[in-house]
Formats: sequence, C-alpha cells, structure tokens
Amino acid sequence: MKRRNFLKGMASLPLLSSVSATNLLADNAKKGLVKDGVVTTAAHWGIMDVEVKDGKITGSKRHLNFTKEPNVLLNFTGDMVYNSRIKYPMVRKSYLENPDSPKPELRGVDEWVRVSYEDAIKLVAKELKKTREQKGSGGVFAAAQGWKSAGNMHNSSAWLHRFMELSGGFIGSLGDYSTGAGQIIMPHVLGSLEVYEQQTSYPVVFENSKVIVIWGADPIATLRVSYTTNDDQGLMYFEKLKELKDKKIIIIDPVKSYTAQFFGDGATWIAPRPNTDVAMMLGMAHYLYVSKKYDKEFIETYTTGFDKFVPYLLGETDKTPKTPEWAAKICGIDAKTIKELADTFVSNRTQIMCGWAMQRAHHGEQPYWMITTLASMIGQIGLAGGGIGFSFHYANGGAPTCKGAVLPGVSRGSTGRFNDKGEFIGTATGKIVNGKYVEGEGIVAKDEPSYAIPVARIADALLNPGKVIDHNGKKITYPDIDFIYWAGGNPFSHHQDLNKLTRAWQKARTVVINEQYWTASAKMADIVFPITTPYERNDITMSGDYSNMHIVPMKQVVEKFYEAKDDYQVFADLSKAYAKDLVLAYSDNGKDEFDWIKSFYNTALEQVKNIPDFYHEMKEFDEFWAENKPYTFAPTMESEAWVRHAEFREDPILNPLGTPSGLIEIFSETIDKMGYDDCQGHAMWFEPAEWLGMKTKAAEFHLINPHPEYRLHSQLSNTALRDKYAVAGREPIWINEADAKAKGIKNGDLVRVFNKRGEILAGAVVTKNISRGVVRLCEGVWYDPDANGLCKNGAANVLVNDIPSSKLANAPICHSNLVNVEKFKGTAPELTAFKDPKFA
Ligand SMILES: Nc1nc2c(c(=O)[nH]1)N[C@H]1C(S)=C(S)[C@@H](COP(=O)(O)OP(=O)(O)OC[C@H]3O[C@@H](n4cnc5c(=O)[nH]c(N)nc54)[C@H](O)[C@@H]3O)O[C@H]1N2
Ligand SMILES: Nc1nc2c(c(=O)[nH]1)N[C@H]1C(S)=C(S)[C@@H](COP(=O)(O)OP(=O)(O)OC[C@H]3O[C@@H](n4cnc5c(=O)[nH]c(N)nc54)[C@H](O)[C@@H]3O)O[C@H]1N2
Ligand SMILES: [Mo]
Repeated sequence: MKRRNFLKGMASLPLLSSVSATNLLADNAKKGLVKDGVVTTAAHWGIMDVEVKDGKITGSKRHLNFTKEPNVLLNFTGDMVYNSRIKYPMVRKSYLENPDSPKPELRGVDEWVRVSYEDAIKLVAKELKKTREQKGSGGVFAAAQGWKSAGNMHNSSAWLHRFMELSGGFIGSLGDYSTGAGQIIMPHVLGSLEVYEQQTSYPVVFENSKVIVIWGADPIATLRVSYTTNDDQGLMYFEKLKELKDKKIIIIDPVKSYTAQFFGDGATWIAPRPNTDVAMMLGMAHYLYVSKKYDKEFIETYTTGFDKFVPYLLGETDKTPKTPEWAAKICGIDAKTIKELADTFVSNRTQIMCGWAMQRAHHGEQPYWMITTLASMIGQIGLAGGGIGFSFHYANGGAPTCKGAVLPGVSRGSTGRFNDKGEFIGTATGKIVNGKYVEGEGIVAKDEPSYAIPVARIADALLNPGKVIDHNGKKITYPDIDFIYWAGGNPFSHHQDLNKLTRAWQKARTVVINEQYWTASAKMADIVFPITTPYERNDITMSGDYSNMHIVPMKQVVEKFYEAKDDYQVFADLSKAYAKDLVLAYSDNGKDEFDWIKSFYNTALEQVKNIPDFYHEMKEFDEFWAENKPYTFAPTMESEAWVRHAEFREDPILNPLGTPSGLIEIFSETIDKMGYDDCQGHAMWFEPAEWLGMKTKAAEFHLINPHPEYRLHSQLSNTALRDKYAVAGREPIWINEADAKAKGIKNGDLVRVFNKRGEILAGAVVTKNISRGVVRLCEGVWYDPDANGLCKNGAANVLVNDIPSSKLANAPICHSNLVNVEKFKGTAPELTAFKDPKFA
C-alpha cells in the first residue's frame, strides 16, 4: 500500500498549538470505553472480538469465519496486555549518572532507575540534540525494521521517522529482512519487486493448474498473519485446495513443513539439502535443454540472454556441465527424480509458489534468478495457473483484490529547519506562519538527500564507521552512529549473530527504545518508554494486504497500562521538548488520535463515494465508529480472473517488463557490469559459506530457522501459546530420529546447540519430519543470555552468520549456518526471558 502525503489540504483544522497534545489524547481515549461486553478490534493475526469484564480482558476469539480451523493466535489478547509489560519510564543507572560516559558495556546487566515521564522526555531531547551537534544527523539511527502492531494511526516507526525527520534528519535503512535479496534481484530480472505483488488469483489456479509446487514456503504457518490485519483468505483457499483431488501438490523443503503435514498423503515431499535449490534447478534446466523439452519459443519471444547462460549450463565456461547427476551430488535428490520433476513441470500446467526462505540465505539472489530462468524454459509465465509467484504464502497473496476504499497512513515529512534560536521554522515543503504549520509554502531550501544503510548491515555499520561497501551498483559509506532510537522492532530477536550485535551496540553512546514489554531489546537499551498495546488505544486498519477486503475499527478495549503512553504521544512530547513549534508540524497542528483516524477514514469514504453506482456499506465516521463493526468489500470479476504477467505475455512490446530490455533478463548487462564476484551476469550455483556439502564442515548440522507457527516473530512469546510448543521449557528444535539416536538425544531432552558464534539451550523434538543432518529452530525467540552469553531460551540468531548475501543485495542470510547439537549436561539454568530486569 502506498503511503500518501496527507498533509496537503489538511491545514484547515482548528488551531490547537496552545493545547498540549498530551491532554487531548487522554480525553479522547476515554470516549466510549466498554466496561463489560465485547469490543471488536484487530491485530496482525486477525480481526477479533475481545471480551471484557469489569474493565479487564477475559477472552478473545475470531470475528471472521472464513476458515474451518480457527486461527489459534487470536485467543491470547489478555496475556498480551498483562504479561511482561514495562510499567514506567526507565533509565539505565550508569547512563543517568553520566550520559557523556555511560559505560555502554554495562547494557543488559546494569541496574535500572525509574524516572518521571517528563524527565525521560527532557533527557532524550537533550541527548539527541547533543548527538546532532557533535556528529550531525549522520550520528542518529532511527530504525525502520519492525512489525510493530496493526493500525494505520499508531504506526510506531512512522511516528519515529516523522519526529526524527522534522527534528533534523537521521540515518535510515534500505530493504528489509523478509525479502532483502529477492526485492533487489527481481527488478533486474522480471522488472518489478514480485515479492510484494498480487499473485494470480486462487480461483484461476484452481481452475487451470494441474501441478502446484510449494517451493521453500510454509503457507499454513505463514498465512496466519498479515502486515495489516489478517482476513484468513489465504488459509481459506488452502483448505479448499486440499479438497480438490485433481491437483498434484509437490512440496520442496528440507523440512516436512506444517503445509506438508497439512496435505499429508495428498502431497509429495521432496527434501533437498538446505541451500542447494539452485543446483537442483540447474539440473532440471540442463535436462530440459539437452532433451529439447524446453519452450524455445517462449525463450525467444520473452527473454534475453539465454545464449549467455547456456554455455554455463553446459559447462563450457567452467568445465562443469550442470547435469542432473552433478546436481544430485550437491542437493541429495537423485538424478532420476530431478528429471521426473522437470518432466512433470513442463508437461502439465504448473504453478510454482515460491517462499522467501531460499533467498534469506548466502547468495540468496541466485535461487530467485534461477527459478525465473527455469520457469522461462518451462514457458508458462503469464498463463492462467502457470509460471512463478513469490507471494502466495504471504499476507493472502492470490486472494483477489476487492473493489473499495483504501485507507491512507501517516507520512514521514521532510527535514526540519531551525533558526538561530533553535526554533523550528519549517521544512522544504511547509513553514510556520502565525503559530501554525502550513504545508505547501515551503522554505526554499533543498532537502538533504536521505541517507540509509542496508537494513541487515546494522551491526557491521556500528562496528566499522567509514567503511565503504558495494550495494546494487552503488557505494555506501557507513556513518558514525552514536544514537539509536528503536520503535516497533526487536533487534535483539531479529538480527543475526547476537553476540556480535551486543559488541556493536556498545559503539553507540545512547540507545532509546519505545516498547510494550521487557524484551531483550528493551533490556539492552539506556532509556525505555513504556508503550500502549493496540488494546489500549484507538485505531483503524485495512485487512488482507492484497485483498483489501475490510476496513476495521480498532476500538480501545481497556485503560492504558500503568504509565504506558502511545508512540504518537511520546514523539509529540519529544517534539515539544526539542524545539519551539516543532510539535505543530509533527502533529499537523495538534491532531489527536481521533482526528487522524477520522481523516484516514474520510479519505477512504471519498474514494468510494466517487465510484459511480458502486454499492458499499460505508457510513459517516461517527456511525462507523459507534457500530464497531468491520466493513467488507467484494472482489470483482476482473480481480478473480487476474493472472500475473498475463499482459506481458499477451504483448511484450506494448506491455514490456520494467527491466532495461523490457524482457525477462536471463542475463543482465546491468548486473554483469557491476563486476561483482558473488553475483554475476546470470544465475549460478555458488557454495554457501556454511552447508552440509562443504569440504571441511564448520559443524555437523544445517540449522533452518523458519518463521514460527505459534508466534509473529517475537510477538506472542509472552502468552500461554508457549505451552503449545515449548519443550523442556525452551524453544523446540527438530532433529531427525536417526541423528538423535546417534547423539543419544531423546524426545523432550534439553540440548545444547552451538557453533563458533555462540551457544543456546533448546528442547529436542525427535521426528521423522526433517531430513537427516538438518535441524529446525524457529526465529523470534526472546533472547535470554546468561553471564557467558549462552541463551537460555534458544534464540537461533545467536548461531546465525551476520554476513551479507552478496554485494548486490547485502541481505541477511539466516538459513546458511551449521551447528552442533549435544545433550545438555548439568543443572538447567532458570529461564529469565519473561521476567523484569533487576531494578535499582
Ligand atoms: N534467524 C532469523 N532471523 C530473522 C528471520 C529469520 O527468518 N531467521 N526473519 C527476519 C524477518 S523476515 C523479520 S520481518 C524480522 C522481524 O523482526 P521484528 O519485526 O523486529 O520482530 P517482532 O517480534 O515483530 O518485533 C516487533 C516489536 O515491536 C513491539 N511493538 C509492537 N507494537 C508496538 C507499538 O505499537 N509500539 C512500539 N514502540 N513497539 C511495538 C513488539 O513488542 C516487539 O518487540 O526478523 C528477521 N529475523
Ligand atoms: N505464523 C507466522 N507467520 C508469518 C510470520 C511469523 O513470524 N509467524 N512472519 C511473516 C514474515 S515477516 C515473513 S518475512 C514471512 C516469511 O515467509 P518465508 O520466508 O517463506 O517463511 P520461512 O518460515 O522462513 O520459510 C519457509 C519454508 O522454507 C523452508 N526452507 C528453509 N531453507 C530452505 C532451503 O534452503 N530450501 C528450501 N527448498 N526450503 C527451505 C523452511 O523449512 C520453511 O518450511 O512469513 C510471514 N508470516
Ligand atoms: Mo519478514
């Protein structure tokens, strides 16, 4: 969804500069709080009805009934409000004593001091200003990475960025952890992002596809959440797919995933060695080429550079023909199966649904490039129910887009300007006129270019200021970061090599975080603001991400917890403390949460009003709010019949792709000219830094760390959902039966998992559902290090390598790690992940 610049035309609101944003928010939040009853609201995991008794949450369940199986993530709202919460603003003791020499090495072990909210605001404003004076805006890192909570208004990272931009600028980040490699390589190859784009609609797939390949994806687990709020459309279509008996379903995954288990005998499970998919694809391509079974006409009409790829395929350039037999040695799938798979794909209408894990690996650009090359040889791209898709497993891609309104969101604003007295005077696009911020009449000054580092290079950047790196054909110089502000993310859960991140954090003088819970990232900060959960504030959201099916009111359910504040308010108060008049621009002249929600809603309402003869249920805002019910839009005949890349296939001249040639680039001149050794002119097999086939193995098992079926990353960890999966009180690790036997490990044992980067404890799940030599431990664990850095809770990221995918994308490589596993001896240490830290 594109964020709109909303400030334009909104300047006619009443002048509220003299009213404190704080008071406004407090008054409005109380509007219509239900003491006993049911409130409908939403989270990433869906639209839900929350039950309240005597002002306390007593239960929650789904509001929508599209699927047979209810989404279990919806039932734990009470725990999200009451467990592991931060109650008061806190400052780390050494920081409070001397912010200029704050002993960063004590982060995570120092004592905490409770301070008043006003003092915390003053402290942050002062230290932020000091950093900008000392280091410029390049000294300030404001993090974008984080799944925060659902809701268009209480968008923590957007408010953080808006405050940081208006108060003078900051270092941001490029890309994301989800599709870091995919979103850089695909525009070169297919001319668009692909990973965040609508997929061929499921009704089309059901009608036309004979074969469905789920390649490195686990939709039954990953479709439980959406970036907006989930509308269960994806899971609903998978339930339908299971009933269609005329489809051949093939799942390619080293793990017998939730999806593979869901289909049971209805699917074929192919388990290559982790990170060897490119070799397997090359084996198929070689077979199709030499047997002349590939679609020559498609290659000639719709692609460029095949002639430069073939010599590599045949081994003319490197003396290694990429035969199925060659591939078999690498990927562990025999040559006969590789050929059979290729035959099946090419002789049936085949829809390949590609997940994102493969590209979250060393040289993660290659599997996407190679699967596009292979799909081009199969020749079904742009046909109904054929070709490749990179987002069927995510946020209900493939659920037809509904015709209706789309809610806008918060805009980030542009860099603020100040006068000699340090008062805010405006930005490049707006200025203060008579005590009011007016958009449109900007101060004539050129905006500083925004400066950003690849998102997953944060530890590297902190440790190596001034270092120059390659990135997608450009050079980036790491800034000298001294001040980190995080809102809406959990870096000490999501970043790779947590021991390295701990060292990197020490390079910054100041770390501030807005958090709801005492996560590891909160415990590793200097200043902590306690933040409300979505159940303690009012908001509004769309559902589905791709389907745009509902507009959902997110009504406040309970009173704010202790001294928890909304992110919007924290940054409003920081604006006030930072410079005179800054808050006017930040809050658009004093808008409160309802003003924003209402303005978003009204923009959406205008959109549907302008569609002639279009039936919709949308009423005026006050009625919508009082009803507390989602509005539903319906798909159209066109969106139900929609086929990805169909226009291009129909006429590649009139509807060219966004690549330089307008065609599918099997060879990319652009990438070739960059001259990188680790990503060259066409798809290639590169050995990952760590994998099972390496000559001198760094450790015994390949660690896969997929997304958790019972959480959203680290979110929901602090709920009773944990009882469903924790083993020996820790994160479960799957290990093959034969491997477990060889190691003397039994089901339920506490095990130590380690490599040169660190060590963790986990609970063994001994199972047939994983290949030999592979172990599976989900990401998103609340990191819980002991004095020696051993994570008592089982955070995979202690073990994961923090090197970039390649010079092209600099993406994280979560899935390329070897680890050792042994039965834990000794007394099991107490888990402290969910406990408050030690207070002064
Ligand atoms: N090893 C490994 N690591 C990975 C991955 C992997 O596959 N393997 N996956 C990566 C991917 S794809 C992703 S997207 C990232 C996810 O990483 P994150 O997005 O950082 O993960 P979350 O657990 O969703 O963190 C969100 C945090 O925001 C807090 N929060 C929620 N709502 C609010 C709010 O309104 N205001 C504020 N201030 N805070 C709020 C939550 O309490 C939580 O701590 O992890 C990445 N890390
Ligand atoms: N329930 C739930 N749903 C989520 C999330 C969550 O945290 N919880 N997170 C959301 C987010 S932010 C994202 S980015 C997406 C992530 O979506 P994905 O990245 O697609 O999900 P993963 O779970 O990391 O991996 C999917 C599958 O790939 C397999 N796999 C791993 N390595 C390889 C390999 O080398 N080859 C092959 N063939 N398969 C491999 C894994 O075993 C797993 O079954 O999910 C989203 N959905
Ligand atoms: Mo992600």
